[in-house]
Amino acid sequence: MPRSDSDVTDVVVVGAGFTGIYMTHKLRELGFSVLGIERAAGVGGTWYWNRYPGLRCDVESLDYSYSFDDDIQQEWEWTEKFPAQPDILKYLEFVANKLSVNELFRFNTEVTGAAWDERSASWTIDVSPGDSVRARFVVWGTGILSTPKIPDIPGMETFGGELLTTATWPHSPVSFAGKRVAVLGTGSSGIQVIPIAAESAEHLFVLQRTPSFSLPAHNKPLTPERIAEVKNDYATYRANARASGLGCVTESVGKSFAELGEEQARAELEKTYAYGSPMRFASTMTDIPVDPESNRFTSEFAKAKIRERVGDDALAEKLLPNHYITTRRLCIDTNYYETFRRENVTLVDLREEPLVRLTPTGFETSAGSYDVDMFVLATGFDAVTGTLTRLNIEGRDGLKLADKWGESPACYLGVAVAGFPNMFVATGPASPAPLSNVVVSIEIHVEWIARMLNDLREQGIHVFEPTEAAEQEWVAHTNDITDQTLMRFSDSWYVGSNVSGKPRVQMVYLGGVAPYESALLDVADDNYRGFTLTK
Ligand code: NA7
Repeated sequence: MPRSDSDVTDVVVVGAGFTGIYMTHKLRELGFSVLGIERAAGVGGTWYWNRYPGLRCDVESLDYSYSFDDDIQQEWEWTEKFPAQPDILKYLEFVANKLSVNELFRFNTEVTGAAWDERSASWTIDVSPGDSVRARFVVWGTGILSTPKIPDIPGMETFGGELLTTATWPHSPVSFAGKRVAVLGTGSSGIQVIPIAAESAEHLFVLQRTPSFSLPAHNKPLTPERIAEVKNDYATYRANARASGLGCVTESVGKSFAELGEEQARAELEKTYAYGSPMRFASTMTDIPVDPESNRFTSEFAKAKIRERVGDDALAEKLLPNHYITTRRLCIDTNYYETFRRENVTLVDLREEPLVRLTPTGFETSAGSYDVDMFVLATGFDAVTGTLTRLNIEGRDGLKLADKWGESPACYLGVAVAGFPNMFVATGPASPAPLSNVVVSIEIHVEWIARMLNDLREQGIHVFEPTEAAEQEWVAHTNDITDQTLMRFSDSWYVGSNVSGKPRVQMVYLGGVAPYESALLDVADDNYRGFTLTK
């Protein structure tokens, strides 16, 4: 790719999370000029913004980390089975320093839009305040959970107490001590912050509309023996993860419910439940995500555990989910259900008494009003597409990404979009990222994108773009897989149904991480089948 204009960077990478750190490093290694742009003051992405107390990843530390550099994985020491947010952020800062990628980034710089210019075959990327940069290629590494969903609750602006959002938690310490606190939302974020808030709040109101399934995390310190066991042959450990369906080794017995029979199935569920890992539990039997009977048996098992943990049948009934397990996020927690045994905790079931408004002193439901000092929104994200559809991204012939994805979030292979040349969306819609160990999905994307850019450079290709036909075929393939699973009944951020007005479309490729990588590699080996390549 000869550079016709010294102001044009080869590749702009947006975002300094797991994707951006590795992507900028990899492209620099390959000799591309790279500019990273990040709205935060430092690296971290999702783990920079989400800092509420109790936040932990639901993938184990030894898995939730980069595999591409043996020095990094040997040098870094995880301390707990599941990593807490401060540790993940420190890890990403460590990696960024080690690879010297900070110097490639402009921090505190927000991308507001990007426009494709056909004549110069380049992107103009608008950044605040009032500046722009040009690049031949753009990689969006903006993540899947980066735009919080803030519900439009009447009276929110009149609330006189502290109004906080888990996804943009203040950097200064927040105290719940002696306060009357409300938490709205009982997905992963709510389930993690609720037990912590309950410990010191004078009173905690948990505002639940849809219960989740949650399992005890059984978090614990990592022993030196366990760390050594993995580090002694990290390469094999990583290879097995990459060859798996979820990007994680789950040690499943690999049998269906029918093959195991009820007694054995229960015994296997007891084992994975005792281990404490959503991926292992969901993989106890091969057909939990697809077979209603297997799923119902697993759901009933999980519900019985919830009843035991709550210790009050009437209260437990309200906390029991009513969906096929794994079709919404299967959460893990520390003391979530036990928290409802506390005197200072009240469950407000919004299905019985809908939330009406916030008031200057608290909130009001159809049943009455409640005074609180603090109201916490744990209301989730406009996931996968929400960050990019909020930007003014204009592709070929003035096509806006917001308009295209406003109808349906089509994306070829989960990484490229017809009508948007020379643009990659890492962890885009129809990739396995949301239901995998996302670091593995990210590594697959980064390495594939880097390979493609390198291959195109060698062939003297200046412009690539997926065809509509290839994109539609991938979408149809993704939907076909979904139709074979219980995920077709999902009502969650996986299918966009948590955001009003968003198209209800499967945004996760459910065929598994390893088959997905094979599909990507096949396309590359076939000289980027499904892409139009222009010299
Ligand atoms: P989630 O899983 O989308 O959960 C959001 C929660 O907030 C969920 O319980 C929602 O109930 C609730 N919510 C959202 N809007 C409202 C309104 N307007 N009224 C009442 N309740 C509401 O987001 P999380 O941040 O917890 O987790 C996201 C991912 O992060 C998670 O899946 C992991 O991958 C990590 P609803 O379902 O809408 O009835």
